[in-house]
Amino acid sequence: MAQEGAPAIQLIDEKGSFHEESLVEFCKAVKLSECGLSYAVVAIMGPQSSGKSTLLNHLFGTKFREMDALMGRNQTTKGVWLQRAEGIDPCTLVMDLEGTDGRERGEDDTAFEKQSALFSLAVADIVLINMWCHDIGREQASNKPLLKTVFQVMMRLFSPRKTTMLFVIRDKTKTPMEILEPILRDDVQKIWDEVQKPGKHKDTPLTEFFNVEVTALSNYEEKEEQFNEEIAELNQRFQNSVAPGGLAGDRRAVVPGSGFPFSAHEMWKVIKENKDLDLPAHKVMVATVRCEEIAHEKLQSLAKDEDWKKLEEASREGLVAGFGKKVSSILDKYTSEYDAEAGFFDEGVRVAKRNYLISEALEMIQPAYDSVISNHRTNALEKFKKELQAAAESDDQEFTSTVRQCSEKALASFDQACTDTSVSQAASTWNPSKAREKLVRDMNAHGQSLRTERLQQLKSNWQKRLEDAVGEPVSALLDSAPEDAWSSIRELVESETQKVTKGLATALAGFEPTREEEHAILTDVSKYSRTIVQKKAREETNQALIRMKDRFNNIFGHDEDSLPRVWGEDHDVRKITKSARVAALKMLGVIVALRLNPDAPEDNVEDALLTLVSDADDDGSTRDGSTTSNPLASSTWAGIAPEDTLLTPAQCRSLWRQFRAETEYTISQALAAQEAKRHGNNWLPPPWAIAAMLVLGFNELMAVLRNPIYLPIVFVGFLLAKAVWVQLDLQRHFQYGALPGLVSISTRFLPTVMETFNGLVAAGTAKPEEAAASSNSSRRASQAKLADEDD
Ligand SMILES: Nc1nc2c(ncn2[C@@H]2O[C@H](COP(=O)(O)OP(=O)(O)O)[C@@H](O)[C@H]2O)c(=O)[nH]1
Ligand SMILES: [Mg+2]
Repeated sequence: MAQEGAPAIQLIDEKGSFHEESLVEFCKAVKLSECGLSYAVVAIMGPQSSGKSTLLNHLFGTKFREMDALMGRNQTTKGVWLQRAEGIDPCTLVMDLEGTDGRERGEDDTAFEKQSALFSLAVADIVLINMWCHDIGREQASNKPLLKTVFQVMMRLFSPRKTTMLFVIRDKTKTPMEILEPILRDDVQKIWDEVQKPGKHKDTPLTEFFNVEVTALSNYEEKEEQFNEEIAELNQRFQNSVAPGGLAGDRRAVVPGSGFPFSAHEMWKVIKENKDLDLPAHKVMVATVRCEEIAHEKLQSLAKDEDWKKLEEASREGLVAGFGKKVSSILDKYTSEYDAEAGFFDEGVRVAKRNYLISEALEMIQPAYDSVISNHRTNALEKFKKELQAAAESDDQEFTSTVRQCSEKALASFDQACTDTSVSQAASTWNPSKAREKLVRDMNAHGQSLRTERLQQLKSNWQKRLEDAVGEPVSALLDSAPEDAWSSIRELVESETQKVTKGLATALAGFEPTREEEHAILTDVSKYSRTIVQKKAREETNQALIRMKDRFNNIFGHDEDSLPRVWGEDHDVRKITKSARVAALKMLGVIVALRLNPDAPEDNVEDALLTLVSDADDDGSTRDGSTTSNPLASSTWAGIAPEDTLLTPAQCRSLWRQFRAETEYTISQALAAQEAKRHGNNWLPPPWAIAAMLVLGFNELMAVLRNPIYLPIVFVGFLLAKAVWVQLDLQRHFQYGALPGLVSISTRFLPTVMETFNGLVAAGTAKPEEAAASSNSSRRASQAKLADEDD
């Protein structure tokens, strides 16, 4: 129904200014933008004071100013006025124009009249031509110049709009319409024919440009009742005027309601600049501007959209499930709003601006999309790392294939996430391939570094095994240093290395190494055996001096049966010393260098070292490389590579000096013991002294022997002395010479005598068996005591 509160506005004032703001307000008030194409514009032209405003007000319920009948025929409506028709559906806008032959403006103002005529033709779907009935068929009719103007300006619109020209004949006479109408149409046709037309429209018929309709009204002032009836009838023709078959059913180049204010203003501008009005171009221009405006409005709404804001925030923070679908539906919401609002504009423009809207919106959304994809990529990488860690921890056997499986799984889940994130509107432009490539690169790098780490670990594990298998036996061999120590070491090393490399080669299979890689690792591990042997040998050489002394003492201090040697007169200390030294040097010879190469020629280290012994024999001291032929004078060993050398000849010489100095005491001790032994055996006086004693003491001896009392006393004294002798074991005490023997005996003499007497007393009082037992036990006790003293 009719819209209240939309009063008439002045669209163009008498100075030719267009009031766009008023128009925008007006359009808002009548909700024109909601009408789309479903609205009509009606304009009226005709001579000044021909009752135009009166007609519009009666026909459409508008309130345009009318001339007061009492004030005379003066110009009332200045410029162009606009109001909405009451009670007409669809929305119909009515334009009241200043008269085209107004007396006030005079002849000079034709320009404004022409301009306003052109404007109403460009804008209106229906143009009412108000004319007096008596003007029909008249050569000097007042509407003739008007029609001429209309037809002339029409040509400037470039293309026909099929405007409906409704002739309203005022103050109709009794002459019936059937007679008047053909005359009028004939007049119109004549004017059309007379109008100068541009080349392309030379033969274009009037009907191409206009629908001509005719109606007649009675005199309003005289036959008001009749007038009103006719008006009511006419009003009906304006209902549904834009529907097919309606008054303006075949109009063309309609601008959608939302573009009307802009379009009207632009038209007026072009008309005022006196340019020709290219309607199709104008339509495209209006569509472009309006569609762009709508697109921007939608973009602004999108930026403020709560759902989108939430989604954007979530995308920054992590993974967003269903991102693609959510974004798509938000986008859909705004594109369909756009579609609804821009639906009636030029299709080409509309589609282009729709694409613009989508591309701008996508540009706004892309950072969030990128962030989600990047989050998915990070997530996939983390998952890959975790799974690989877990899988590889439990099993190294299939390392490379595990890496492959884990990376395939991570990629599949990433791809799935990308599909989930994919926004259908951007399917052709956004693609996660860069992120995917980066993910693949990162996974490869991680897999590679883990593989290197694992391989290193595997290598060191097997090196440790090799060390466990080889280290101890090598140490033992170097410790005992037999003649064939090195050949045994070589054999051991070779067999263990073989075992280890074989095992390692099997373990390596899971890593799918290249031929070169496998070779390098196996070579490294087999080379490691040398490091182990070198380490062990180094340990030995570090204590070479101790080892030499041990070896020396072992041989020097023990006899052939490995029993501790008791130095006797018949021991050749010099010879034993030499052989002990030779043994020590031979031992040294074993540890001075690594001899792991089975193909290396026999070296002369031992011979060179043994020269030290013979040198020492010659003059009791080493000659520190005084002769050039001395093999120990060199800084290297002949036949041994520098890297195999553990002790240089010079170091050996210095060791030898130290060794000799430190074993000196042991040898001198042995010599001293031997000397003491020699003296110990000569404790009886020499035979000549015994002979002299027998000769000189013969008398005394005989006197004693002959005396019957002395003899038993001497006998008992002898027995006692013998017992004490046995108890004391004098021979042992005098083993190290007379003086130490005497000192030793002096402390034991008295207790021994006492013990002997006690033994005798006990034997005398006990029974014969007990006596025998006690004598045995006392012997055992004394033996134990001796053993104690021995220690
Ligand atoms: N003869 C005649 N006069 C009319 C008619 N309608 C209005 N008038 C008078 O014409 C004069 C001008 O009316 P107006 O509507 O202001 O004319 P406009 O200048 O064309 O808008 C007024 O005095 C009206 O009373 C009509 O149907 N016949
Ligand atoms: Mg008027």
